[in-house]
Amino acid sequence: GVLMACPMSSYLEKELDRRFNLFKFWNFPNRKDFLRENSASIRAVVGNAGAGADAELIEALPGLEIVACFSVGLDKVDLGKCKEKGIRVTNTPDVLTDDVADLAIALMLTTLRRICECDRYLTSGLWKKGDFKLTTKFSGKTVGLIGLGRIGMAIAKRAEAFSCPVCYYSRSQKQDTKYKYFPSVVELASNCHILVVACPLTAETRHVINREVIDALGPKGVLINIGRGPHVDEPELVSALVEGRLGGAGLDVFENEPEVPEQLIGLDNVVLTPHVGSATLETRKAMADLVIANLEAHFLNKPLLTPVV
Ligand code: 8YV
Repeated sequence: GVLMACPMSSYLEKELDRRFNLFKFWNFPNRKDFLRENSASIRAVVGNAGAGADAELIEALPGLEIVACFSVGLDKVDLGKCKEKGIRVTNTPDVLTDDVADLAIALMLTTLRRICECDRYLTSGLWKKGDFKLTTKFSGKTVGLIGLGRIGMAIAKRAEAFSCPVCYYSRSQKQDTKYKYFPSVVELASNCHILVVACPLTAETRHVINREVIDALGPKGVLINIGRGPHVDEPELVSALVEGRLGGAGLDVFENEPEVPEQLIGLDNVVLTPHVGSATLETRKAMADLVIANLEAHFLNKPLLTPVV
């Protein structure tokens, strides 16, 4: 049996149902009863950015062999526990890189050029009363990346096309890049105009965006988050935006999704999207196909396509 942790893709549901004995966790309000009856037969869990396999679920599934994630991020999987128990883990890297990088650039452009506010200005009839206020140029602004993995590199490449100098922070300096390295997030924030979170969420990167970093970015700085909500100390971000200590923000992820702090809604210097970094028809199908291919490879004793553990 395969256990899907939460709804994520109707196409994936259909394809899994065709191949395996599929259990949809959300259809069982009493999880304890469900696990008591079915835990022995479940060999795989399919998770995503919202729900995966924490220590409690792993302990409850004695026959678990693999956790296949419909996401590149693995923060909802207890990787340590999986390693310890010999449970394999896969994710969906590469197939979503372009979409997430595209959205990061879109958030930079929409935040600096106030495109959403422009749209509201026109559609509410205000154009007839006068021209829209002047905004901020994007081309040429320094882009600072937290994380220079697949997604960070794809954002850097796109930023270069806009003549933006690119700099980055990561745990260690990369040898194979010419982008300027800063050994701390505060130094990166002090030296860029647009700061982008593009790293995995781990214990070390939780709240990398804190008061000190926000102050270093400053009243002209813009924060872009296409990583995870908990990368940001959200109450600190909200007060900085409300008080004008930070120039603006483009946010695709939030600490307590789908809850979004009320104070962010209605701020003109903020653009908010509902965790849609990978949400295109093309990419979601490629992600689903990769989840299926990993599960099939596992059950046929073949090498996994995108193993993490
Ligand atoms: C998805 C994501 O939003 O890949 C990730 O890490 O956050 C996303 O692609 C999610 O897993 C879709 O269900």
